[in-house]
Amino acid sequence: MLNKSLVAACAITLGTIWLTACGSSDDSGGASDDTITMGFAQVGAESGWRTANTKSIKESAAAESIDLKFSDAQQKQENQIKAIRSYIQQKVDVIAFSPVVETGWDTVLVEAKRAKIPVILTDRSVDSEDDSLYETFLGSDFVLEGERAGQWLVENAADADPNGDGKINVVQLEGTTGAAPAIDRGEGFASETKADPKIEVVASQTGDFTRDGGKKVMESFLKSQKGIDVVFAHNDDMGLGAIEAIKAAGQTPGTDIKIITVDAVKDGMTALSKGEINYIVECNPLLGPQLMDLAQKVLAGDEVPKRVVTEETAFDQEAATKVLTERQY
Ligand code: GYE
Repeated sequence: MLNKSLVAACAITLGTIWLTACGSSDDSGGASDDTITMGFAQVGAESGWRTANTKSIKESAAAESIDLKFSDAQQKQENQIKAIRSYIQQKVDVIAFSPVVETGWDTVLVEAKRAKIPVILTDRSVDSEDDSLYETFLGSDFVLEGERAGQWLVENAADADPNGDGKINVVQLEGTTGAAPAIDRGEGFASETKADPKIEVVASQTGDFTRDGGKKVMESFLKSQKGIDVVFAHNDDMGLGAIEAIKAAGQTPGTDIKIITVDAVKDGMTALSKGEINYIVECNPLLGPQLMDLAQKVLAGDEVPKRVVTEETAFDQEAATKVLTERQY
């Protein structure tokens, strides 16, 4: 294990040779080698995006010879808090996590700060007044993602009204309640679509970012709502679940009901290429390399930006078909 303040001091005085020079005098109480130990508290395994994200983190840690302690919280905040506490006890060098919901983190983050263990937020952010509780936040701009989805609908609104009644009835499949991507994507979508009075979100409910959740909520919407024109699903998996429900109800997804999703994982892109989804806003799960780089910099005492935003795009059917074969995840 590396002692952060020792490393920082050594980095300043000895420049690039600090690792070998200072490694042997480590008195942090952990293993006396130069290996960085990272405790990572993952959200769960709820979606294709999450699977790709976990793989990226594990592979990048291995590539950088970072000793990764990994836990899966099964989408429960209390499990993530337990995992973080255990990483503090184990005196890891750095803690990284993707907070399942936005609020309720201050107590455990103060504990990490007192133990002088730096924390990096990845993928999702926390809603806290005190931004000294974490070093940096690496992830997407979820509001922008929601706006992109809304923009597409505004620009393609005529097409999105298959029953031609002049109204665009949208049902929304929300992500996990209280999660940053669910809140922000919903907000971004609403702010773009309010420009067009024909567009109305007639029902909105959480499907917890899972395929099964999306399917069940869509089944109930199809029973309770007349004339659904559009589904906006906060991720591909819920959109894929909605496709199953729409087919089971005897309608054609992508034609009778337009579908907009977020993520652009392979299964989503395949459905888009087939015309069963109409538009996907990309959200990049391959955060591993940047996360390891940030962790190394933080531990070396280098300045890192407080916010690192991932670059993303969006796909229609033609664009999806072009990139499908080389899509990695
Ligand atoms: O969009 C969804 C996953 O936090 C960006 O979580 C992530 C979201 C992603 O379950 O598929």
